[in-house]
Amino acid sequence: MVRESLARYAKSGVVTLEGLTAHGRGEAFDYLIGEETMESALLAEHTAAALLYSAHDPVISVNGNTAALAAEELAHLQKISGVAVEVNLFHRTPSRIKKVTRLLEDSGVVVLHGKRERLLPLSHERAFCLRHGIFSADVVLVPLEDGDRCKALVSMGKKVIVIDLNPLSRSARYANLTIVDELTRALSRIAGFLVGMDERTAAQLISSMNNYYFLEEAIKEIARRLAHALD
Ligand code: PTJ
Repeated sequence: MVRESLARYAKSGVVTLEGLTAHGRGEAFDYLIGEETMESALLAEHTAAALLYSAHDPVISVNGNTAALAAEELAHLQKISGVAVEVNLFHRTPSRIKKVTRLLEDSGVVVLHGKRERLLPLSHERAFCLRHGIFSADVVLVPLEDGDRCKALVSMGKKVIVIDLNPLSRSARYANLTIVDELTRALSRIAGFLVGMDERTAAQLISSMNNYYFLEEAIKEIARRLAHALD
């Protein structure tokens, strides 16, 4: 069902053909982790909730795949946390920005509008963002991000949370916090953790945050599962 829905979104221009291949890669990694949230990812999701809770200006950067897969989960997370949502595309065209924005707004997401400027230290189209959105954010949640933009955001001093089923991707390695879990599961868990969050818990989670641990645990879990795949 998810695949068919993405294919429809590809035909309507919300998702790109590159987005379909990215989804296939995600499905393969999800298979390797047993299509369920790992213990270590659960801790990463709790820590992501802590970062969003403590942030002054948190922003979620949304691309075509994220909107197509998780518009409702984004609306729910925004309702709970008040986090701002900016549409930011790799394969950027004004028409796609409009389509992705409309899809999100139809699902109840409040989307930031305005003139995008070349504000990030990148040479390609991803340098564009909103001054009152990603540029001013202290915490940025970037699901399914490309490595260069993740690196650029970290270099600007932002705390960057990535959701990526591939623990070996460049984004996963550059981010301050990587959630190795499927997008819709991750967003729902973060929203759940935000409901019970308090300042003390948030401070504890943030002070013990270690991205190397999250990546190492995900790789170990995949290796463990492969070692027993034919048992
Ligand atoms: O809509 P646009 O133009 O902004 O383009 C978006 C894509 C996804 C095409 C673009 O950002 C891209 O090329 O991304 P990458 O570099 O392919 O990275 C996407 C990562 O997300 C890969 O490492 C996948 O394993 C992972 N991924 C794919 N689907 C999911 C996922 N991670 C979590 N949940 C998923 N459902």
